[in-house]
Amino acid sequence: MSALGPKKVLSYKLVLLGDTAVGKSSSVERFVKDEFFEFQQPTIGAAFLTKNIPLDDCIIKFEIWDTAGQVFHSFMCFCFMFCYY
Ligand SMILES: Nc1nc2c(ncn2[C@@H]2O[C@H](COP(=O)(O)OP(=O)(O)OP(=O)(O)O)[C@@H](O)[C@H]2O)c(=O)[nH]1
Ligand SMILES: [Mg+2]
Repeated sequence: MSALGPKKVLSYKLVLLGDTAVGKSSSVERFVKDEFFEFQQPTIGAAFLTKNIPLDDCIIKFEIWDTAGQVFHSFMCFCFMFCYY
């Protein structure tokens, strides 16, 4: 909380799509946790991660869906997100 009260939160939802093994999960892990794994497991369905970045008098909140590149898993992921939202 700042001297002027609670900070304004700006929310952004991101959905990462792409072929398998192009580096979607690795990019998200680097962005959210600043980590890299040489042997990253393929994503099953989807992973959900968040990252808050303070900027001036507000907080930028990223809500990130990291989807699977394998066709079957990404199809299941879309079904889930369709029901979720
Ligand atoms: N050298 C190098 N390897 C990378 C880079 N990004 C990802 N990789 C490797 O590429 C492989 C696949 O990366 P993932 O991040 O799992 O790819 P993905 O797009 O999430 O794959 P799915 O989950 O199957 O859709 C992993 O073994 C990573 O370590 C990079 O920038 N440089
Ligand atoms: Mg992945």
